[in-house]
This record gives sequence, structure tokens and C-alpha cells, in this order.
Amino acid sequence: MKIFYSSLQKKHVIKKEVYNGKAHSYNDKVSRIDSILKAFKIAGNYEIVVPDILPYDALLSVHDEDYLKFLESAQNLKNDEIICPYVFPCDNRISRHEPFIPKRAGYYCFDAGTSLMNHTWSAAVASASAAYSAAMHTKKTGEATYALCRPPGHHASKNMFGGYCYLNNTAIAAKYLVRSGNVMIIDFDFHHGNGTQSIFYDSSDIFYLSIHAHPKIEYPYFTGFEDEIGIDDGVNYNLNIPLMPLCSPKEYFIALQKGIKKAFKIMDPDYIILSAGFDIEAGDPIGHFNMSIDDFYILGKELKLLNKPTIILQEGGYLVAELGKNVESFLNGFQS
Ligand code: OKP
Ligand code: ZN
Repeated sequence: MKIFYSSLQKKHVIKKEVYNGKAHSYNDKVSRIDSILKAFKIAGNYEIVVPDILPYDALLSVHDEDYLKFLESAQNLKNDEIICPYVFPCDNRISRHEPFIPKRAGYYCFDAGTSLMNHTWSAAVASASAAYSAAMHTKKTGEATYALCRPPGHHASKNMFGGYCYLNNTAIAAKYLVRSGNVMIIDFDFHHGNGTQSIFYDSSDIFYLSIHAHPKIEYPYFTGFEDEIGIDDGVNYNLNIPLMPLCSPKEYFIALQKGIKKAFKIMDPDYIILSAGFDIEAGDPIGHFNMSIDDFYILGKELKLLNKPTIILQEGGYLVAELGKNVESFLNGFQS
């Protein structure tokens, strides 16, 4: 299988995130990438492809131009300078964002746990480029592809970053593919993909199915409830299946099959994009669904059975020691 990845993605380095009044080490570590690449190397049957930088129009197909300009302007930060937003214009989004003023980063952010540094932009663009190149390859050949997207994407909306996400890799790939057919996104990250949902909430050519921890307990708290079904043309093209943290893999697979069945009644897609979050793994520091390495093999196998051209995009997964093995097990199941 072809793996899309660029070493530029490693240049985004944030050391800390703050919650509950304390600094914790940042979960989206660079070593996540090494863990995954190492597992591919050991397995042997993966070919790493360095993506070309995607066209700017591909970014504009999802994100607002002023938001992109803002993210890009963070390149002017000094080395070691970190911008962690902490003031958010909740009541009144009057635009006061130009020129780039770090203290106003909250205008484009929904989560005080996600920071910017001078290489965030180039890493995020490289990550989105991996997704875009993977989508191009799948479209051209019909072969399944995997993009090692890091930073991840599913929390990023058209004009806000958060949840370690800046550019919505999945949405960018979906916008590219939807020009030649219907797209179904299946998001199995532990967390609800609030960004992806909001981007396609009124669309009937892109279906969003997400299985995730119940937002009444887990991040992102405000979205991911069952009654969020879409608006306008998009009614019934958004399907959230919240599960209780600590649910068993058995319950997880039942919910997944139920969701897939329901989704396929509404749309028979030409492409499937997987927002593949491995924070559903047993022992993940912020995810609690307890999926074993063998469960990931089964998950891969079940999604392969849908028998559609599939683009697999990395989202979360923070147990660095096991992440790579779990990803490889999933891809192995998918190729079986
Ligand atoms: C990104 B992705 C833990 C706080 C963690 C951010 C979670 C972002 C998840 N107490 N908050 O994997 O969906
Ligand atoms: Zn997650």
C-alpha cells in the first residue's frame, strides 16, 4: 500500500497544553510519526510517497481566505515563540484580526489547548498535502491509500483551529473527490469531528458518519449528539453515534455496523474517506474505548468489505508505544 507523508510534518512541535489549570505534555507528539513509520518499516510492504504541496484552491475549497492568511502569518513568530489562545470573542465576532496579533488568535480558535508556532503552517499544509495526494492516487487507480496526517484535521472548521487540528485534511480530500462522485466519511476517532460535521452539515453529496465518545462526557462537549442530523439539503446526511467511554469492542462493532447500514440506506458512495483515529486503542492517554491490536485488524477488514475506493487519513492516537503497531494492524486487516 502507498503511504503519503512528508518530513515537513515533523516541524510542528508544541510541548505543552493546558487544561484544568495545569500544563500537561502535548498529546500530538512528533514521536507519533516515528511510531507509525517504524511499524511500516518492520512490516515491509508499504511504500512511502512524498506528496507535492497541494494547490491553494484545495485549501480554499474548505477554509476561509482570512483564516488561511492568519495561520500562514504565524510563520513570522520567532523560534520558540508559542501562541496559545486564551481570549475568545464569543458574543461578537467583529473582525479585528489584521494584522496578525498573537493575542487575538482566539478569533480563529475554539480550544485553549491547541497552540501555534512558526512551523505550524508548513506542517499543516504538508499534512493536508498528504491527504490530497492520497485522494488523487485513489481516484486515479482505485487503490486504497493511507496518508500519515499529522497534525490531524477533523476538529478544524472553515475558520477555526482546535483539538490539535488546523486544516481539515479529510474535508480537503472530500472536496476534491466530490467533483467525481458521492463521498462518505467514516470517522472512527474517539472524539467527535466537529469541524468536519460543520463543513458538510448542509451537504447531501458528502455523508458524515461518526462513532465517538459521548459529548456529554468527552471532548468536544458541544457537538456529536445523535440529534445533529444535518440542515437544508444535508438533512439525514449527518449521523452521529455517541458511545459511552469504556464501552467494549463488541458494543463498538455493533454500533459501527448499525451506523454503516443506516448510512448506506441514504447514500451509496463512490468514495469512502476514513478519518482514522487510533485513540480508540486500549491504553490511550485521552481515549477510552479499549480496542486491541486484533480489534484493529477486524476493523480494517470490516471497512474493506464495503468494497469502495478508500482513502485512509490518520487522525488521533496518542499511545506512542502502540500507535504504529495498531495502525499497521488496521491496514493489514484492510488489505486481507
Ligand atoms: C484530537 B483528536 C484531555 C484534553 C484533551 C483535546 C483533545 C483533542 C483530540 N483532558 N483535549 O484526536 O480528535
Ligand atoms: Zn481524537
